[in-house]
Amino acid sequence: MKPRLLQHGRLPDATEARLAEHYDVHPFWTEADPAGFLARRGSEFVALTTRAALGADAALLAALPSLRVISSFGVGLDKLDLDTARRRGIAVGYTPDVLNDCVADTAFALLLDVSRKVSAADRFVRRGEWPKGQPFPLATRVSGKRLGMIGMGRIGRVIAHRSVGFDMEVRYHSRNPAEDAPYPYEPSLEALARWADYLVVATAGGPATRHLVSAAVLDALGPRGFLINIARGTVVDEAALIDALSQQRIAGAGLDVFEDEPNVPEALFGLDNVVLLPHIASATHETRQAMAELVFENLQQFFATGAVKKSAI
Ligand code: 8YV
Repeated sequence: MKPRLLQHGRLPDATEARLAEHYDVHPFWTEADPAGFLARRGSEFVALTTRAALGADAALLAALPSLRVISSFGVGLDKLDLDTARRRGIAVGYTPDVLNDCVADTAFALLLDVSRKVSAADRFVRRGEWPKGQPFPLATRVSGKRLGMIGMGRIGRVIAHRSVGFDMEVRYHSRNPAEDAPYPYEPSLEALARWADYLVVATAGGPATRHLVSAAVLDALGPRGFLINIARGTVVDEAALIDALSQQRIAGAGLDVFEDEPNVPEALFGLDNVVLLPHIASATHETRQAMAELVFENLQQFFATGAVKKSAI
């Protein structure tokens, strides 16, 4: 008998086909009354797949009393109730490492774009303004500048490494100094922001980092500093960021993530000093395929050995 699997959120087509070969899959998103469905059938499921953006909260886990394994598509754990999983002995697999390169590339894409005004210049050309004679405004040089990293985990390290090609100086802030990181540790986030030309958020989301980037941190970054966020929208006080951008108290921002996705505050739409992406840092064919592969392998390994390949707990 195939293990009964609840699929929370879509996965790439090839992965869904492969899962269906090995598991008795139920597509949760097709249920019009999810709570009613779980009340009737929740106890059937021993496995759950989910996505970082959806997670699995306390209510969902409580409705799945036979659950033995969760396999999540993504590296972020902020929407997964890990305490409950730990307490109930539920294995949790996720997809670290395989997305580091693409997320770091996106951080640099945003950094270069907002600094050199790439998207704004593209809009200028499309509006037909180039032939009108008014030159496009000068931008800000990237090479040789100071990169302040918030977080020096797997992704933060790859972003810092990318900066070598731009002759940048790197310092970082995190809760504790990271072992083996070859960059100076800055215990005060405000001091890091004062020092940095670019402040890049690459830390985990969740309550511990909520609004870490406050109005005070943005003011420390100052009118010549740029904020880049490829982590979680919750790490930044979004209202304070909108104020700082509209009043040009910081130079600009490049954002892949927001506090209430997919809703981006309309106040940002009219600003030329911000680049807005729809949470696509890991969204390449290659990386999404590697993530999907790991979602499948985590499950396969759990049912073969009792342990997932990449465990989040
Ligand atoms: C996910 C992400 O692909 O990995 C994460 O934590 O934020 C993205 O890479 C996306 O959120 C999937 O739901």
